[in-house]
Amino acid sequence: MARIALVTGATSGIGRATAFALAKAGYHIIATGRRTERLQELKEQITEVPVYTLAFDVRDREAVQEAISSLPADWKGIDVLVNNAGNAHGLAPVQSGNIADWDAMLDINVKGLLYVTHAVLPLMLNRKKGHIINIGSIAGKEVYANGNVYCASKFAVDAISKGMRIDLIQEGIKVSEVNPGLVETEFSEVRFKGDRERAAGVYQGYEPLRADDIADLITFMVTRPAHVNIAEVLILPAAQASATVLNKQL
Ligand code: NDP
Ligand code: 8X3
Repeated sequence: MARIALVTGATSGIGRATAFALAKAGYHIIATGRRTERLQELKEQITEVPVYTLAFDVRDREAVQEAISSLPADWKGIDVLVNNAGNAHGLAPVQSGNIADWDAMLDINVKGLLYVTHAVLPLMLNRKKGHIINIGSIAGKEVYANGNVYCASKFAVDAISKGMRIDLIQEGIKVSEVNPGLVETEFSEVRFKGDRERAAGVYQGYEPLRADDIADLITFMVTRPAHVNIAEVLILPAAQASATVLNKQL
C-alpha cells in the first residue's frame, strides 16, 4: 500500500524541499499552502509519485477541516504529517511590536498547527498509526532580543509537541519535533516584509543550513524502523552555536 505524507507550507523553503525528499523516498505527497500556482508547479515537478494539492490558509479553521475532509478515500490514509507552515512576522521590541504581526505568528504557527493536526488526527487514530513531525525552531528553545512573540510561538510548538507525544502514546502515533537554527529560505524575506537586502544579510558571512538539510533529516526520521522515534532534534549550521552566537566572517 502507498505511504502518504501531508506537508503544510509546501510552496516554499523547508516544506517544498520536504515534499521533494519524501517523494524521492516513495511517499505519495499531499502538498498544502496558500499559493495555488506554486502548488501546481510542485505537482508538475514531482514526477516519481502522485501528488495531491490542497490550497488553504491554516488560520481558517473551517477551510482546514473542509480541505482535509475533501480528500478522496485513497488519499485519506495519511502516514506522515509534517506541520511546517509558519513564519516570523517582524523583529521588534515588545514595546513597539505590531499587533497584526503578533496575531499572524500566533494564529499561523500555533493555532494553524493545531487546526491541521485536529483535522488529520482522526485519519491516523482510525488506523492506530502515523507520524507527526512538528517544525519548531531554536527560537523555541532560546529567547533572543526582539524575537519575543515569534519565540513564544515556537516555545508553544515545543510544548504542544511534547504534549501530543504523551497524549498519543497509547494510540500508536509517533510525534517528533525538528528545531532548526538558521536556514536560508524565504523566511527572512517574510520576517522583513519583502526587504530582500536585509533578508540576504541574515545569511551572509557563514554557510547557513539549506532547506534540503532539514528535508534530509525529516526523511531519515520518518524512515526509521517502527520501534524507533527520534523525538526531538536541534539542527544548526556548523557556524551557529546558539540562537545568537554565530561565527560570521564578514
Ligand atoms: P518559507 O517562508 O520559505 O516557507 C513558509 C511556508 O509556510 C510557505 O510554504 C507558506 O506558504 C506557508 N505558510 C505561511 N503562512 C501560511 C498560512 N497562513 N497558511 C498556510 N500556509 C502558510 O519559510 P521556511 O521554509 O523557512 O519555514 C518553514 C517553517 O520552518 C516555519 O514553521 C518556520 O518557523 C520554521 N523555521 C524556519 C527557520 C529558518 O531559519 N528558515 C528556522 C527554524 C524554523 P504560502 O505562503 O503559499 O501559504
Ligand atoms: C527561525 C530561526 O533564529 O531566525 O526560527 O529564529 S531564527
